[in-house]
Amino acid sequence: MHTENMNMLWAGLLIEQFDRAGVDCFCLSPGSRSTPLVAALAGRPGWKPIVHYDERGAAFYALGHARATGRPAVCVTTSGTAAANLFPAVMEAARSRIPIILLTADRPPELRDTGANQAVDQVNLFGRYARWFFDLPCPTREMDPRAVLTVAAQALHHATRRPRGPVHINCSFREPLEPRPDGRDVSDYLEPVSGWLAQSSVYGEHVAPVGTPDPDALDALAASIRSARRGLVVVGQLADETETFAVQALVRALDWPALPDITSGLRVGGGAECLIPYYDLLLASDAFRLRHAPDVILQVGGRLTSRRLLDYLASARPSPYALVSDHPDRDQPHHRATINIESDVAAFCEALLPRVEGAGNQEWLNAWRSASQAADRKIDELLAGSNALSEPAVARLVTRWAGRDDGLVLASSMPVRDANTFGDGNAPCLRLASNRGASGIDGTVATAAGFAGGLGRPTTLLIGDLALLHDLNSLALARNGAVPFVVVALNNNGSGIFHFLPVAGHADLFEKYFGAPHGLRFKEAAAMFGWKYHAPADLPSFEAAYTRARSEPGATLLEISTDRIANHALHLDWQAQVVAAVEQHV
Ligand SMILES: Cc1ncc(C[n+]2csc(CCOP(=O)(O)OP(=O)(O)O)c2C)c(N)n1
Ligand SMILES: [Mg+2]
Repeated sequence: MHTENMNMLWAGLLIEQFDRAGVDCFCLSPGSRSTPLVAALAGRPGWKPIVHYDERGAAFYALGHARATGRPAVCVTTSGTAAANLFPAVMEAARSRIPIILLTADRPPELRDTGANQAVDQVNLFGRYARWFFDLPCPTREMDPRAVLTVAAQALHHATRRPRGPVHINCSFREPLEPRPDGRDVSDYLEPVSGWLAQSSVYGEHVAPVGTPDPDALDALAASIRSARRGLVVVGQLADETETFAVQALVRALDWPALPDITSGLRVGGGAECLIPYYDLLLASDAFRLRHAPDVILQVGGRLTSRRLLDYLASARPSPYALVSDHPDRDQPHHRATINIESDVAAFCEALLPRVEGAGNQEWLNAWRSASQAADRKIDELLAGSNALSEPAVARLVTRWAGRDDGLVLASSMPVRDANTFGDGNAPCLRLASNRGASGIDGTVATAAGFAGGLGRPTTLLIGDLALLHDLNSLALARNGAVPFVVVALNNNGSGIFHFLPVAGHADLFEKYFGAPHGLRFKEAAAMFGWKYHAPADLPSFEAAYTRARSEPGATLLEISTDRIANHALHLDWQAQVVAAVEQHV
């Protein structure tokens, strides 16, 4: 424990509580007001805090780490705009329900609202995006040290109880900020926490309730499921492997067609016969959609990536449409769920499983499965026809070539959609992540670096050129990771996704304001940040470069050039060919 002065002592109390709770990721950005927190962290033997000069990237790193481990990660900033730079990651953490703890340093009250340097209003800075906020006063002997410890315990509790999310402690400090001894004895002050100091447990730990489902709702749902003829499971974003395995066991027992979102962990390498990886393409067929209307829908987990799936769910008339999630919020823009069941997702699956085993209808399942297999074969046939690098081909092959249990982070825009549509359902099981809470294109490299750090496994990031430009300085964050880190950058010189929107038909507006070409290449950026770099020109050289990069320590940037207009045309062509193949099975 630091005891040089009260600032150091309080900073030490907070950090010690987080350490005892198992927090092992601390991200810091340089600044003066946060000196006590930084000094308290830096002095701990064996710790390697992440230091990054951009608070936005530091917060996304924390988010990625927490996403991979399920444990909260802590981010420390100085005062002023530094704190505001955490906001995008806070939004994503709130929407994706990821536990992160933000410690922002602040001026003492006498310097707030006075025009003092680097002083802004940081109270409740993140509004309702923070699960909990606390304005910690300047360290003082007047306040019991146990109160400081319970602030940390509360922060941990609010970040990790369902729904998980970001919490914010605003920490005011008066000078001196550095660890200069003030010569005062602290033994009296610390006496109330002497018992805690002698142990290693969190003081004032909170135990969250176990989120089991309501038994009556479960029985009613089980009865509907058993009498369904055309039941469908939809699996949205799942928080961790425990949830993924629990959902996998449930869908196996149910034997209903299950449509897994790419962020569920079941879309690629899901390993259950009833999983339908290519539902997004099946639903592109009018004939398929019309003939495959479900009578009961069970949806578990968070948001869905596929617009076509959302439209299909919105046009269905099932009874019931049950939505299961571990939070009380609405996660259904179509307002179609007839019952929302709040429960821990794994606990729900375990409780429902024995009540519904064998409820499947083989004919209905086979119709989905054979259509999905036809789509799979057709995509492979399209791939085999050419050595050219296309965006769908790269998305499919990266899921196939990444090793078992590797990390794969999918940037917003086309990468996450292409992986959802074309990703190889039979590929090895991967740890997938995508910032789909708020779907920003910001902080993606930092998120992937944090994800790799938390996972401790080789990690690939599939990302578009604008998202990469947006977070370019995070190449500095990712260069020193302990595991191979590969960025596959699809450079189509602008926003490929907007070619799929009606605005693409407005030639006067489109290219300048939506396509937004920049003419930039990433070779020099890779060199500046000390990354290995290759620009493969065809599929065989991409495979060779990717396989090497994935097995070598260090960071590699693979830049793939594509053309936005050709990419749009290729999507339409592949979709039409897959739909034709699927319709032979309808
Ligand atoms: C921070 C932020 N700004 C703007 C957007 C809107 N937006 C969504 S996709 C996109 C284009 C992304 O381009 P790129 O990363 O190159 O991917 P591509 O569309 O080419 O696949 C933009 C600007 C966003 N989602 N997030
Ligand atoms: Mg692009």
